[in-house]
Amino acid sequence: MTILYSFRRCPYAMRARLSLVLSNKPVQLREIILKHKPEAMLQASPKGTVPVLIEKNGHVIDESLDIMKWALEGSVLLLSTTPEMHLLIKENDESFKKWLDKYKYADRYPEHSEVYYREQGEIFLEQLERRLTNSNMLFSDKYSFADLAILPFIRQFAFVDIRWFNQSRYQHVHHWLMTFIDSALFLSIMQKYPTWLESNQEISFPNNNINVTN
Ligand SMILES: N[C@@H](CCC(=O)N[C@@H](CS)C(=O)NCC(=O)O)C(=O)O
Repeated sequence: MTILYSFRRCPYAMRARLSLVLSNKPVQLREIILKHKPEAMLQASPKGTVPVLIEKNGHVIDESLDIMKWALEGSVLLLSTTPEMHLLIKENDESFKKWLDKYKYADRYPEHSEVYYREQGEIFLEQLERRLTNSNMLFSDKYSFADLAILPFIRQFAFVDIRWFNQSRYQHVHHWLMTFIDSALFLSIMQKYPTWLESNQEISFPNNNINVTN
């Protein structure tokens, strides 16, 4: 059985789980704690980040976007991915994520204020807002590979100060995020699982009791 090392609140692991649910590819989910990474995971992927997927044949995939591609292989969602989507995801992963971390942990980066870090992140939000003025999702009215890859990070950004976000001028981003958070798809990836303790307790994911329509 394919194994997925995951951490519930990690946005990279979330995008991997989203694509696994949509492709309905079953894996054994191993929920970890970042401070105590299992030896078996580190042996498979010494860089020590989640998500990590290990195929039945032992092949290891330890980059979230590669796990998405693996899960969605052959699907319309992957086939309709464009270079523009990849550029937007790259901006999310490289530039926006950096500001998100500083905004979230502003006390650890005292050289600037929390508001300063938020404003740097807003440059990306503005770009998304412009896109979402034209369509319900980033590239059309349906979820694209880019929506799935980016939404978990916008969720983190929003919840640093949800009161600010709720009254911010990014109303289309707000609606896009809230629709996602309220969806069965999101619910299905945010179930709580006990930590995997290198015992033989195995958890199947996705949990088919939840009906995902999108
Ligand atoms: N480029 C990696 C990044 C994954 C990543 O940084 N995950 C974080 C958790 S959200 C992590 O595992 N950090 C290691 C740690 O905190 O020890 C990917 O896309 O999979």
